[in-house]
Amino acid sequence: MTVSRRTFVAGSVSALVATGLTTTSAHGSPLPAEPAYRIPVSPDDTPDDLVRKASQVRPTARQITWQQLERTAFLHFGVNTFTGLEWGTGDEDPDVFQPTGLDTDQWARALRDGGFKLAILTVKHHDGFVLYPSRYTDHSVAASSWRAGQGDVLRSFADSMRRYGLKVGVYISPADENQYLHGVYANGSARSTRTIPTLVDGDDRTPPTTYTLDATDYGAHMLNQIYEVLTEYGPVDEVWFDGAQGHIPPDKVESYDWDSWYTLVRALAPDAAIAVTGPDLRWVGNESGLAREDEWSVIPVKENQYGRTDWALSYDTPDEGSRAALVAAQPKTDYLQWWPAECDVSIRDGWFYHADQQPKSVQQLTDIYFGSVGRNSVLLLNVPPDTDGLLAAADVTRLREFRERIDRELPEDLARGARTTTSDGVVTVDLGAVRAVDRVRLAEDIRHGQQIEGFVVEAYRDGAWREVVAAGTVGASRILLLQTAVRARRWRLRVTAARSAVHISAFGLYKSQV
Ligand code: FUL
Repeated sequence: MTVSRRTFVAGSVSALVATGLTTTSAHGSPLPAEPAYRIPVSPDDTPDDLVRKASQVRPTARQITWQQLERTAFLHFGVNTFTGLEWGTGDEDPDVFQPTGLDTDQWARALRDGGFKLAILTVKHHDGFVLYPSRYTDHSVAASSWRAGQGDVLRSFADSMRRYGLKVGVYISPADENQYLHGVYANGSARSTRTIPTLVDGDDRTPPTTYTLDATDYGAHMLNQIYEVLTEYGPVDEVWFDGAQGHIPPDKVESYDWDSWYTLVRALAPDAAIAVTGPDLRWVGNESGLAREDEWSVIPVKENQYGRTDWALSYDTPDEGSRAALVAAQPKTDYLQWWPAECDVSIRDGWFYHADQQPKSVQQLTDIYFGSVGRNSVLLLNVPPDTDGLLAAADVTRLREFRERIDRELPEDLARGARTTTSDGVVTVDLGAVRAVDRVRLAEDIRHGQQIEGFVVEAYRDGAWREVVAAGTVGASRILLLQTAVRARRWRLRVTAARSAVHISAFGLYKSQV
């Protein structure tokens, strides 16, 4: 089918509007809300009200852009790379950081050749060591003898990614062991009004705008680092705030200033999606890179701790968004929100490089691709640079093999340019000749929300429409693998349950070449 999944061509999409599927409109009551990114839930809402509200939830432009990336990468790199730890202590000698062969162009080439569109660098992990020369900490590249203290991994990374056409993301760990040791992190300080950036002795910056934000001592430290990262390194498209607390004692839990951090990110990087302790995208709930078979992007959420978006159900519940889930979550739900899933996983066992670990096989990575991109999610694959500051040769090869495999899994769309007809809830494609098909790729135009709750793909064979595969949700991307190829000329997608009018933007048919 010719509808472009990536460009969401309005004319093509409108031709495929399938109406008449609004299963909750029987009462004739008006929709309780206008379309919005988040819609408040009331304790008085009936189950039908909840479904009507869910049908009105829409992604922001920022979320749509992020969803289209499909393959994104993580680069975990820092003092842990050299100490062999996964979580550092904050009192590492900065001089252990010696990536003598650092070549971020090599990172960018490998990721581009792997089909990745954005890469996120651990600018600061839980040890607090930062990969650029910050004014606000001594635990940084500037305190290492590497490049005589003049090195700046963030600069090099950002320049290389852009040179090779990848977008730039930054991981800035809220947990910070080094600031704990300095009495700043988890010191229990009160929130007070801070001016960001907070100029330091000898500071030659003349900020065009300063920001007045409420924060604890540590919250202000984070704000100043966020300001540095988002004003000195060019456009940033994803800001990743991890949920981990680090090694601090349980009674020292830091109450993060999420509202102020989000305000500053929005002001300085309006296009950046804030993940995963953030309003724009959520952690899928595991570190295996696998989404639920039926993954919803419309999620019941509650707001806590200074504006933090949180799950009304739990982060790893098997069902985050069905009708039953909306009802079960209602007592704890503040809003129904567009909060799509991001699937993070490492190519090796650890997040940081360890010489004794090996990259996952092409088959494992392929399963992860179908389990994430194929299930209405974005893949975030970690590829950790080694102690030379390079991606390991085995990983570079594996990334290329992975891309080639996906290209062979989903070669040319046989339905591209085929005659397509649409009527209520049914899209029919005539391939013009009998073709073998073993991969089906579907997408809803998510500008109209996520509506499909059930569908069946059928092929016309031996004089009748026969079921090939049936499943639940679609969302931005659903890929179905057929155990054996099915041969037919005419194919159709029949939506069997939906929350509101459905807009199909892709109905692709493929024969894998693997
Ligand atoms: C976790 C962290 O604790 C890990 O070190 C890693 O950064 C992973 C992506 O998120 O919460």
